[in-house]
Amino acid sequence: MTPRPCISRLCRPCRRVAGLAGLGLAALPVLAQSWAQSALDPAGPQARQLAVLSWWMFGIAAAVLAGVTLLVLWAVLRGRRGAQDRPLGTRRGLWVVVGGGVLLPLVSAIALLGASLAVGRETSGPGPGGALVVEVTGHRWWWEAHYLDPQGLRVATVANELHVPVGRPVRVLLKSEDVIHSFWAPNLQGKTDMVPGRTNVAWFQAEREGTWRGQCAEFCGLQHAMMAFLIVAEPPARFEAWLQRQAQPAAEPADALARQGRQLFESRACVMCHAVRGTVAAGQVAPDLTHLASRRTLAAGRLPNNRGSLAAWIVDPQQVKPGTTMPPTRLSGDELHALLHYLEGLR
Ligand code: HEC
Ligand SMILES: [Cu+2]
Repeated sequence: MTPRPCISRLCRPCRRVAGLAGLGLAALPVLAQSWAQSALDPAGPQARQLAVLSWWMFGIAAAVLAGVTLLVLWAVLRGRRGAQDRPLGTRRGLWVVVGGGVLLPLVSAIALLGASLAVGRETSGPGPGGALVVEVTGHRWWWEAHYLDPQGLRVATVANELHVPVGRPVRVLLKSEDVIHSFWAPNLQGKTDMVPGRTNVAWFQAEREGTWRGQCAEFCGLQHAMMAFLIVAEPPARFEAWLQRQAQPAAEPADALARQGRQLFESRACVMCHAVRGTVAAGQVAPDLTHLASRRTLAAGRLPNNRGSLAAWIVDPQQVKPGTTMPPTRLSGDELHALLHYLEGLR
């Protein structure tokens, strides 16, 4: 009996693999759509160039993989049929080795390298003039940001949430207070390292309204994965209003409970680390809390900003972000209530 043509033997696993690969490929465009943190859903010119480059790399790599797989299959089938090998010493054999082994990889590698360098050149650097300038400093494990005016003076200090006007380039001056971090908002830009002792410059531009998540992209210790930030792109008028409000000192407590909360805040260790502009709190080593209630998240994206998370954070930050420098605070129920009420008023 002649052996069964091996195609049918290969087929079942082949079909499975093909099925899985097909599913994966079909899922890609779905996954790429409107992710809050995805290099596949670009919202700015640089991210778009990076995405196009990645798709090209993916396409070429996929074509090479498919080509090699087909050739291997072909060789296997042919070998099983007992076909004669073409000895490598022939001219054709030489072409296979030189062309497939040297020329083709070299040409494609050089082309991809060239494309990468070109995209890298265009997407990095200080960017065009007229940019909004923001100084961003990485801390373990949160982000401090100062908005600068055209003279380079700080007009507003915020933490973990950058607002930017749609359609205007934003230049970020990236620094670090401790170890190396990396500023990465994949929908808008590639990664740029934040190195202690120097200032790296990058720029990005949001083409449409939206809220995107960024993430530290350089391992910086225990809570590295919990070091996120938001970029909120809004129409210029709304952005200006936001910036003006962030530049203001904190609102005066609105009622007796809030006043009691502020007193508590000012009498505890909080003021050693945190600043609330307009109060005695002038600490510089922790997030500025002047407009805490205007932020969407707490502790660098770790928690949504609501009363429950705020309470959990203040009572025992080590539970939420083990290793953070913020100590737990002992408070009675009434004290916590007043403190929360005060902090919630910091709009
Ligand atoms: C020893 C310094 C220190 C003290 C004291 C301290 N904190 Fe903090 N706090 C931090 C640091 C550092 C962070 C940032 C943690 C992170 O996100 O990893 C932080 C974060 C916060 C946040 C979240 C801010 C944001 O924008 O996400 C709040 C709210 C907060 N602290 C409130 C308080 C209150 C209230 C007290 C006093 C009861 C206090 N802290 C005492 C260091 C301190
Ligand atoms: Cu990190």
